[in-house]
Formats: sequence, C-alpha cells, structure tokens
Amino acid sequence: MSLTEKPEETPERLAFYDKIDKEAFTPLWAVMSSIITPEPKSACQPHIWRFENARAHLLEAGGLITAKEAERRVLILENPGLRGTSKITTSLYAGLQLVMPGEVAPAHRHSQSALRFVLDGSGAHTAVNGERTEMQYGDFVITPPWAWHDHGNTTDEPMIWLDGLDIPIVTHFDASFAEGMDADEQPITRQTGDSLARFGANMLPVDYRQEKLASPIFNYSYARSREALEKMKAQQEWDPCHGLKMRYVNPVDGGYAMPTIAPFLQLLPKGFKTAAYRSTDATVHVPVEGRGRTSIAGETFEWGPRDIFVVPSWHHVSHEADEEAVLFSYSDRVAQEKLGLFRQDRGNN
Ligand code: GTQ
Repeated sequence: MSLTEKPEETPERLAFYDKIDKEAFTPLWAVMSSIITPEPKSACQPHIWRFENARAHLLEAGGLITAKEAERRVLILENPGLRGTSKITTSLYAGLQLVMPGEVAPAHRHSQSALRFVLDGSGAHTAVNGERTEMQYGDFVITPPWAWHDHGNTTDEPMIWLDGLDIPIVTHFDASFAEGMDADEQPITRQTGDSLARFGANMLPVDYRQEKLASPIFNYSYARSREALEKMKAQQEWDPCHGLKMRYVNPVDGGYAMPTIAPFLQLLPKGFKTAAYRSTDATVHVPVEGRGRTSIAGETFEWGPRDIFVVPSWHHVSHEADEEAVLFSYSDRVAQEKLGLFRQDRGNN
C-alpha cells in the first residue's frame, strides 16, 4: 500500500465496492490517495479581477437593484476553479459591495466575520455595535461575528469596498446563524472614534477583560497604517520574501485582528522582487498603491491599484514592484495556526 497509488480495481473488488456502496460504505484504499495527499492539492486557481471591470458591472447592478432590496448589493469574486460555491479560496469569500448615495444596506447580524477594504468613494459609513465609522480609501474595517451592522452612504459618490468573509469556514462547520433587525439602521449609542480611543491608543481600560475574539477596534485607517510603513521604510530592512509585511492585530491580546481571517499590509519598494515563497494559506491580495506583477506557480499577473488577485495554497509566489507598492491581503492563516496546520516554505531565505 502506498500513499500515492491506488490498488488495482479488479472485477471482484469493483463488485464488492458496488455491493457495500448500497449500504453507504466506501473502501478507504480506493480513495486514500485523493483525501490524504502528500502536499496540498487545491481546486482553487490563481486569478486576477480588474477593478475597472468590476466597478462598471457594479454600477450597472446599481441600476438594476437597490441595496435595500438586495440586502447587500455585492458581486461575488468566485474562483474559476470553484464556480458555484461563492468561494474565492477553499476557505474564504470575497465580494465587491456598492452603496449608492442616499442608500442604506439594512442592519443584520450573522455568525460569519467580515472585513471591508475600501476601494472607491470616500465618507460612507458602517455601523457596528452602536458606533459609526466613516470609511476612506484603504481603510480596513472589521465586522465581528454576531455584531449588528448596517452600511450607509450620505455622500454624493458611489462607495465600493471589498468584503472578505469566512463564509466557507462557517459553512464547513455548519455553524451559520443570521437575523435581520426591525429597523434599517441600528441605534447609535457611541460617538465616532470611541473604540479607537479606548483600544487604539496603546492603552486599554483598566480591568478590561477580553470577552470576544475579534479586535474591539473596527476601523484600522489607511492613513495610520501607511504612516507606520513610511516610517519603517526608511530603515531599509527588507524581508527577502515579503519586503515589509505587517499583520493587523487585536491590541487586547496581540493576536490577529479577527478570529478566522488574518489581514496584512505590505510595502514593496520600487524595483524590489521578492524571493519565491509558498504557504498553506491561500491569500487574497489587493494592491492599494503602485504597479507591478506577481508570479504564481510560474504564471505572471500584472496588477495596478484596486485589482484583486488570489494565490492558492502551496503555490510559489513572487511579487515584483515597478513603483513603490502597497498590498493589502487576507488569508485563513490565523485559523490554520490555531489548528496546527499552517506551514510555510521560504526557500533558502
Ligand atoms: O455587508 O453584511 O459581501 O452579510 C456578504 C454578506 C457582505 C455584509 C457580503 C454580508 C455582507
């Protein structure tokens, strides 16, 4: 018996498989090599979505359905290898959401965690746990599991952001709950900036006890994150595989900002080419600034700001920046680390 070879299918064996099949038995040796693989074998494919095309389709959708009727007016970015499953990777979901001026995406809550990464427009808001935040380009915003959330746009421009959710993970565990609110918008009980003041100023309320896994900060503004990268950049200490890569944290415990999704922000200096790297966490990338290209298992994808591309698990990846570039990304690394599954291969670096 080998882990990679299937035993021969003799007529006697096939007849036996057929017989037991009717009683819902399956011989392990006939399927072993496809379920316990020597390396990750993913149906997820490398792919890039162009923001310009997505924006045009979204605005067209804006003429077909309101945010209210749709509940969420979103175009799902569905991996070409996973069509019909609402997945961008095997474990994660991505969509692009449009909120038109004057619209509200009504309040609801669900078991799934969501992140927003703002790509177009400025000043629309989302409300979470009684607090509103205004969203700007590049802001990373969290909706924790089971938190009421509604989105609104009182500006005079369409607002588009990337939604990253752990829908496939929650589905995998059959743990989905969801409900709507009677009102379109939740009551606002805290001033804007309250959670940032309480948890995002290198202090915590004395005697604070952590009750939830998600970060209590819900808007990690691009302005602040970018400023930090700018400061560190001067030091010229580049990781061969990542350039300068930071993870967004929960300030309460230093862990990832979300329980199931690991978000990152990365700077690549002009002309930098990262060394080949692979890891078990399939990753969704969004360039925020700059242009360049990424090689994924030998295939090259040219990108510019707001395009969205996906690197499947255990595919070699190398980024090259023609101009100074900043990439936002997210993966299920936090979940894999908790489960003892995460692996990475940095080559000789
Ligand atoms: O904004 O609450 O893309 O519930 C998918 C499901 C966004 C949201 C999505 C959702 C939302």
